[in-house]
Amino acid sequence: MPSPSILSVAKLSPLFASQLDAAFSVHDRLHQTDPAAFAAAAPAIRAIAASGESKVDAELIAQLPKLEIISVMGVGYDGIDVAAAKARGAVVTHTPNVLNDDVADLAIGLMLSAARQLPAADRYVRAGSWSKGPMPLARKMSGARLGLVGMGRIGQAIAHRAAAFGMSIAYTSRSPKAGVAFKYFPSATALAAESDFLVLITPGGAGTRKLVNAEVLAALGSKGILVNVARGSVVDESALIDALERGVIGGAGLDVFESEPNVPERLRALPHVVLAPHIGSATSQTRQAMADLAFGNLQAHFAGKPLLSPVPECQ
Ligand code: 8YV
Repeated sequence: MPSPSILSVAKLSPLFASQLDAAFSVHDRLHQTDPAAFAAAAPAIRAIAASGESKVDAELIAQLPKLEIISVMGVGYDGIDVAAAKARGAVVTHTPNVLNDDVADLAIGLMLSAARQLPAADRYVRAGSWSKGPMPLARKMSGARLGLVGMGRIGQAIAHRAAAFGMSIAYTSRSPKAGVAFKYFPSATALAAESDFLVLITPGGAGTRKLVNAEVLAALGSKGILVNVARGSVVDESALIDALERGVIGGAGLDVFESEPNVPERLRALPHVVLAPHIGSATSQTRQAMADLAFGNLQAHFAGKPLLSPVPECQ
């Protein structure tokens, strides 16, 4: 039997791509590079392989009459039109849980980096400024108030770590989470008003677009620190830049941006902002586990076995 045809819609991690190449006939981003060849190949394509940032819209799905499965190597799948996939009879899978530790670790790292100004401290020493005097005082993280926007698996992993820093923890989400004892706030603004650190770890997509706007930032206040390890779309980026420039908030630690990999010059110019290039899950251990799970879902599907991790809408 010929190996199933699949379309990869992004430059995939080599850890995932190498497994795909060995098992499938892979058309790597053919829809972008060669539309005529894609039109010829499309009727036979049975699967899509994607990353967490990939866009798979209804228009692409409509061109794939034999599509059965979209496997996302990432927990976030806000770029996938799940309704259109389901309407076509295709399932969508993702890679939850295996990246919880890494994303939570990075959230804590960005909180500490922004509060204690670690990148600035590093620059200070390298520039030889230490001999001229000490750095300005930073702010303490231990014992401060943490507000989490989102209390899913990763939110809970961040809370667990923050508890070890003696932080008081509260959260907001669409509704209070069963089994979660932390204080619940019905809105991001109400939560921000009671937080020193506001950490975003909620899914992207239409439901959370620009959830963190000028009003939320004003509520966080001039000593508050915003950390985003969710999606750039959750924040109104121009309102954030404005708030940072005018001192409406105290600082930020950002791993995600509105239009990656483009980070606005005004944001890059701000010394009290810590920036990272979307590295929440970027360790070799975790990326291997994600690749194995994303590949395992495709293998299970084509072997007629139960999927390992379908998205909630496909369970
Ligand atoms: C990765 C992510 O950047 O899991 C997600 O939703 O955003 C990240 O882990 C990426 O999807 C890896 O392929």
